[in-house]
Amino acid sequence: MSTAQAPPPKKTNRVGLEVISYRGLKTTLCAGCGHNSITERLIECFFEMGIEPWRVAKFSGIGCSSKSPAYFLGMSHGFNVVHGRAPAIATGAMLANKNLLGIVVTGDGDTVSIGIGQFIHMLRRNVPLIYIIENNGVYGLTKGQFSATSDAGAKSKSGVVNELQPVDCCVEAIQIGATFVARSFSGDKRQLQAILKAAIAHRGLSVIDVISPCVTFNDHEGSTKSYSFMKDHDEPLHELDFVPFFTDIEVEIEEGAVQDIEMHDGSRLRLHKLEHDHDPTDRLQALSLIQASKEASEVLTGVLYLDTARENFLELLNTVDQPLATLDAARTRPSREALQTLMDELR
Ligand SMILES: Cc1ncc(C[n+]2csc(CCOP(=O)(O)OP(=O)(O)O)c2C)c(N)n1
Ligand code: SF4
Ligand SMILES: [Mg+2]
Repeated sequence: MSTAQAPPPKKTNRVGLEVISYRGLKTTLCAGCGHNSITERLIECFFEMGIEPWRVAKFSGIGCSSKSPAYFLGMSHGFNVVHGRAPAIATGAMLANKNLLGIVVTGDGDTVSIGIGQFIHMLRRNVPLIYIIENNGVYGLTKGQFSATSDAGAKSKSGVVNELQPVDCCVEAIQIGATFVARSFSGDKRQLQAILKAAIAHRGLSVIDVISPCVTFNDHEGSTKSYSFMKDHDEPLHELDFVPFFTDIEVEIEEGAVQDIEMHDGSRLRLHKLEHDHDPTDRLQALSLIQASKEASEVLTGVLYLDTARENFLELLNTVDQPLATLDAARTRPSREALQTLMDELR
């Protein structure tokens, strides 16, 4: 008689998929790169949220960070775009098919150096996308030049001091029109997971600036985007929990110390107050807290700003529910009479 035990059943999510369905190719990034940790969090979050991978469209530009979409959700759609141009392509894709769940994974160089014009127009439009900036303060792929998020006074590996002021991706996002704005650290697993899940549940533009150290070119003494700098200067705004709409676990909560924000799909983002008493629906307070933390050389992390009410770009334009590619000619081609009326108007 055989004594071999049957292997334990594989864990599946609410759509019946195993975590392997959410993985992609093996990473080719450096061991220890912060971007790899973000990839792991994305795999966990899409799996735990039970999102069907074929509903997801991934976009990126050029950079080590922009290579990351190859390493998760291998069964999703993907478009690796020219440097800094992912927002235009992602906007077009969402306009063509509002049933997609769009995610952009990009770098600080891709977003605010070469790509700042595209970034700003995406912000103005509140395009429903999860937009992750894997922020290491340098152009990792081209060997560590300062990017536009590099802090004034930060030192490069070769000892050069950056004298220019940085662009703060979260300040731009809050001021110009994103409706979910968060900052996190690739080394903070719990916080990043809650933020990513809330972004998946949000129906507008989520901008998530994740400090993601480049171990090869920007992890030395004098860098303000290194693991040790973040260990010493990370200032969490709150502790976060995310309760998805499909679980009904009721947790005992201490009154006054917790704020629950209901997301569009009925999920809840639970904020446990720490030292700061910040209401993320207060835009001005978010901006002033970011400014104050900067002056104190702290990196404020957590959900900085959230507006669940404002309509997104697709709602504003009242785009059709059906993907444009599947509309028949009768709905997409103007009639002979309509064309004739147009021609008459132009005479
Ligand atoms: C039009 C164009 N200009 C410049 C480059 C060179 N280039 C490739 S990646 C990159 C910067 C990448 O930096 P970032 O977006 O921060 O990504 P990281 O590698 O740091 O993750 C640059 C300047 C390019 N590929 N295309
Ligand atoms: S060079 Fe830097 S950003 Fe690129 S993979 Fe290596 S550690 Fe990551
Ligand atoms: Mg970079």
